[in-house]
Amino acid sequence: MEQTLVILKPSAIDRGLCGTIIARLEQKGLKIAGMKMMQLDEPILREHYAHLVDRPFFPSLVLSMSRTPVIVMCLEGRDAVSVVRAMTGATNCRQAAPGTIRGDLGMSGQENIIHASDSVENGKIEVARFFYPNEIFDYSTVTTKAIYATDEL
Ligand code: IDP
Ligand code: MG
Repeated sequence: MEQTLVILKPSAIDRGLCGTIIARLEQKGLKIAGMKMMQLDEPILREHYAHLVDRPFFPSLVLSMSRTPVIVMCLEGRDAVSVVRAMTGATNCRQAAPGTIRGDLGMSGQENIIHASDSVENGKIEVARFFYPNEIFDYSTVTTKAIYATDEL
């Protein structure tokens, strides 16, 4: 099944929102294939946010993303990348639709609570960036048959 990378950013850690966010993702029916806490530093952030390194806010983004440890998650499910992206909402929390994680839980463009992979290809690259292969678990849950129809598995 498709996998996507989620980061619970320092804004989520600082504000004690991790449990709330993980509960929403679990309740949706996404399976946690990997999860750990880690401290991000500038080298990994330059790689992860390579598309933003030349933007004026990049130094502030690095400080923001390394202010506390983060929780990284590999979530698995049918169309997991687009499903989690939709749950995440627009980049700026003030413009994110109500019902999305950013729309419900934040007020900032930068301090926007959560990262989610934006394409299937980037999902694979990002899971490999943050997890060693033996940190991703292949298991099935008893609820799988209630979450999906047979032809969706
Ligand atoms: P995304 O997280 O919705 O995919 P990206 O454009 O990939 O958005 O930007 C990565 C992160 O960089 C954002 O989540 C946000 O924290 C930060 N960011 C993006 N644009 C701005 C900006 O204009 N000012 C400050 N921070 C920004
Ligand atoms: Mg992005």
